[in-house]
Formats: sequence, structure tokens, C-alpha cells
Amino acid sequence: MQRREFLKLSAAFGAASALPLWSRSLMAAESRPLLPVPTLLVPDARSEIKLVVQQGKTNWLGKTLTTWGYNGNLLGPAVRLDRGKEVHMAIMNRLPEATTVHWHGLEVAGEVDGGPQARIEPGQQRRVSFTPDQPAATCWFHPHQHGRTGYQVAQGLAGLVLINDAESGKLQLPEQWGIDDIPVILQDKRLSADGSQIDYQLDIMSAAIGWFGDTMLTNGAIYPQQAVPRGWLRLRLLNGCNARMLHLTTSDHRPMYVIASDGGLLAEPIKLSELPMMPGERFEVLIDTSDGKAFDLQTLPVQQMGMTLKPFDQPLPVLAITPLRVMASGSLPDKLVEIPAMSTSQVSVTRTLQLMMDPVLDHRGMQALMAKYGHAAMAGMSMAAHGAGQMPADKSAEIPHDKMQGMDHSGSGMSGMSGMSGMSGMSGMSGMGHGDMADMQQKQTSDSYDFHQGNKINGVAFNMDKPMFEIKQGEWEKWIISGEGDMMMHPFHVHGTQFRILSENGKPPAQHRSGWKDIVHVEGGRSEILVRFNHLADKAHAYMAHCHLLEHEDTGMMLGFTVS
Ligand SMILES: [Cu+2]
Repeated sequence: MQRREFLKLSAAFGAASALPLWSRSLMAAESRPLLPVPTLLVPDARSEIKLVVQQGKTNWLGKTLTTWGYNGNLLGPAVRLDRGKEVHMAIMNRLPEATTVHWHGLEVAGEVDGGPQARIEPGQQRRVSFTPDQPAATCWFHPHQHGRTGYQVAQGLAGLVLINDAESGKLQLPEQWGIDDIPVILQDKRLSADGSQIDYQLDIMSAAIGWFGDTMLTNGAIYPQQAVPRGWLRLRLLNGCNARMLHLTTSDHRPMYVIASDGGLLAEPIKLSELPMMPGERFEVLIDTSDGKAFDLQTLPVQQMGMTLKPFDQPLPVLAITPLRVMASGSLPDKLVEIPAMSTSQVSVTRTLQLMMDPVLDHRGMQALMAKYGHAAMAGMSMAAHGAGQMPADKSAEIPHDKMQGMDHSGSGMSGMSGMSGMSGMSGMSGMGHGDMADMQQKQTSDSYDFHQGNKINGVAFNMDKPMFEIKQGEWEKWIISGEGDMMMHPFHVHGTQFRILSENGKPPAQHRSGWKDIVHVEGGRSEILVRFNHLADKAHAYMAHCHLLEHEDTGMMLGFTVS
């Protein structure tokens, strides 16, 4: 059935037979926008995909403002590629500034990966060709312009890449686009007070905790609705937020069966009632709608700095789902695909990557957050964990935020700074090159503190001209990524590969995180991944490994590496 016919049928059904029973939800539904479904874009007869990166207009909350999109006003199409078939991408930049288009999750060579070195100047076009050779997956594309990634994504630039393969086609999963196979791109945004633009700032606060909004958007619409057939519904979920962790669940607690993670299908469906998702992550879930009852997809409160403010302090609906009387045709198989067992026996190299936030940035970012929003924004955490030193955790949390505003940034108001007991007591801090405390106080008193280099890996902020290491093609490596030393969530992403998670923050990965992934959770502990690169990346087109909290990435928590 075509989407258009289906929608006609849905409307007819809604009007004719549902009114008495559903009158209340229908009234609400009338004012609720329909879920915008990104257009499926397949290569043309010459195997070409044309993308125009452009400015457009979007209407939110009664205001019309400038937004950015690929081939449209906001977000972009879902580009569908077949495994083993070469595709030619023609990317035209019609923005007022340079951008890049990165194929997040695709195992392609550094030359076509679209990292920060692949700049497309305004008015210029870039052509790249590659042949996807990886299992069916929901990936995405977005800008990777260094120092501007957070801004450009916030303006609206993000699209999906769906990889098809023969094997997944045999599973009879729901695959009618926009009917029972539905993309769900979740993002938070904030508009300026006059509603004229998206209110984005890369400042000391967002460099520390990430940029966050006060409105949740689903495919660019606020709490939209979607009518679906009864049976198995497939949602392709993307956390497209700059910095916000989501915690997805259904309003009536019906289970979600996770069938795929970042890099494709799992070995078998994993039944979950709650699904945490970090920025950049994708999961595909199947939900049973055969009871015909309406429900919401919603995100629960998370314990993350800055992300606890209204309306995120309680379950927030992001999509209203209304099953109709027509039946869906997809199924939920018991088994999905073969996932090889993980083995570290072939590991030839082990690398340790220490993610670091400059304590000055950490501390001053927290100060700024407290000053602006009070401790409701602190996610139950205290200043003590962020450089406030002698102030006991419970005491610092009690300081009213008007007092915090009164504190100057010279350090004199922070008697605890000299002690730094909160920091020095943390494992992983010693010998990690954070600089001594005298140095820190020096920085604290200086107004010239540059937060643009405030986030680091192994002691250095990102340097585009200097890859950090070289890797041999086709060899398995173990990477230990440590977030010891701060309490921040770092969704760590590696380009050019799909890896396996050996451990996450010291624990074995959850079942639904044990398949192919390109983002691993690092938060206050150590995570280990098993990784291999099948394609090449030279110095001029190095691969990136970075925190996908975009403001951490933009302020240095990224490294380049080559594969030869
Ligand atoms: Cu980070």
C-alpha cells in the first residue's frame, strides 16, 4: 500500500468510526501535527545522489525562522543504498559558510568519509563515490566542520542513510516506509527570545556540558502524531541531539524489541521497557500495536548535567502513535543475523585514550550553569565533583543560585579552589597531564582562558594537521577509552568502522549494545572496544575518533588517525 492511500484510509477511518470512542484524543489530535516522514532518496539511473545543503524556513510555535536542511528546509532525505552497489554523491553547498558531509556509521575510505578536512566552501560542489559493503543498517549523515559542527547540526542539518542487503530482506521485518517502517529523529532545540532564530551558543557553559534546548522535536515537529497499521511497527530511532541523552519508553509500558543497533541487526530481538540513547546513536525497535490502543513514545528524565530542566523533568511525549484497523504485514523473527563472537586473541595493538576536560572549563562551565538555571540543572550533582573543592557535596548543592551569581570568576570567591579535594581524589587524575593546581589557578584568574581547546584526548586538543596515530588496515585493535576524571557523559564515536563493545564503564555491555556499534558510552569510567579498519585513510583525509557530544567535539575532544 502506498503511503498516500494509507493516509486517506486512515483519515476515513478516523472520521467514520472512531469519533465516539476517541473523541477526546481526536480533539487533541486535530491540533497535533502529523509526523513528517523524510523522503526516501535512492540513487538515480547513473547511480547518483544529489544533495544540496541549503537554507530554508521552518515554522515552530507560530514563528517562522531560518533553518538549514539537505534538499529542503530542515533535516534531509533518507538516502537508501544497496550493499555492493557503487554510489556517486554530488554535494552542493549553498550555505553562507563552509561545511562537510560526514557519513556516520559507513565503512568507507577516509577520502570520502567527510571529516573536517573535506571542506566544501560556499557555492562549491564536492563529489564522492563509494561502494557500501556492510550489513543493513540505519546510519546518518551530518556536518563535521571543525568548531562549527554543533552549530550546523543545531541549524537543522541531519539526514538518514539506510543500507539494504539481501539477507535482511528475507527476514520479513516491517519495511513499508512511513507506514510500518518509520524513521524517528529526536532532537532538542531552543529558539531565541524573539523567535527569529535557533538560539545556539558555543560558550564556556555549552563547551562544558553541551548545548541543550527546551523543546523536543520529532522529525522536526513538536509532539507529532502517526497513524499506523495493527501488528508490528518498526521505529528507526536516532538521537540527533547535540548533547542530550534520551531515555525512551512507551507511555503504557508496552515493550520495545530492539532488533538493530548502530551498525545493523542484532543476533536476536532484545525485549526492553526502557531504552537509553546517547547523541549519535541509532536503534531499531519493533513494537506490537495489535491491541489497537493508542500510546506515546516518550523520553524519561535523565541524570545529566543541564538536561533536567523543564519540560524534561518528567516523562515527555515525543510521538503519539494511533493504530488503525488495517493490518500490518511485517513480523518479529526469533533470530535475526549471525553476529560473530568477540575474541581478543587476535588483538595486535592496545591503545588507551584518556578523555579529558580541562578542570577550569569543567568548573567554570558548572558555575555558568548554576548561575543561569540554579541547581535544578545540576542533575543532583554537586559543584564538588567539578572543581569546587572543599565544599561538601550536600552543602554546595544548597547554595542558592543568587549567591552563585555573586561569585566572581577570579577564584577568590571559591575558597575551596585551592584545596581541589574533589578533583585530586578522583582516580585517573594523577599523572594525566591536567596540569598542576597552581597552573589551574593561574588560568582561573586569567580572562584569556580559551575554552575552544578546553577538551582533550591524551592531553591534547584536536589538531587537524597532526594525526595522533597510524593503524594497519585489517588488524584488530583493542581501544580503552577512559572518562575517569570527570562525571560527564561522553558518547565516543569512531569513523570508518563498526566495532564491538567489550566493556562499558567497567561493565559488560547490555545485550542490545553487544552487536555492531560506532558509539560507546564513556562516563566516569573505562570502556573497551574491539575495532578494525578495512579501508584506508591518509593524513590528508584522516579518520576521526571523538566525543559525539558535539560541543565537546568542537572544543577539542577529537583526534585524527590514519590507516595504511
Ligand atoms: Cu564528551
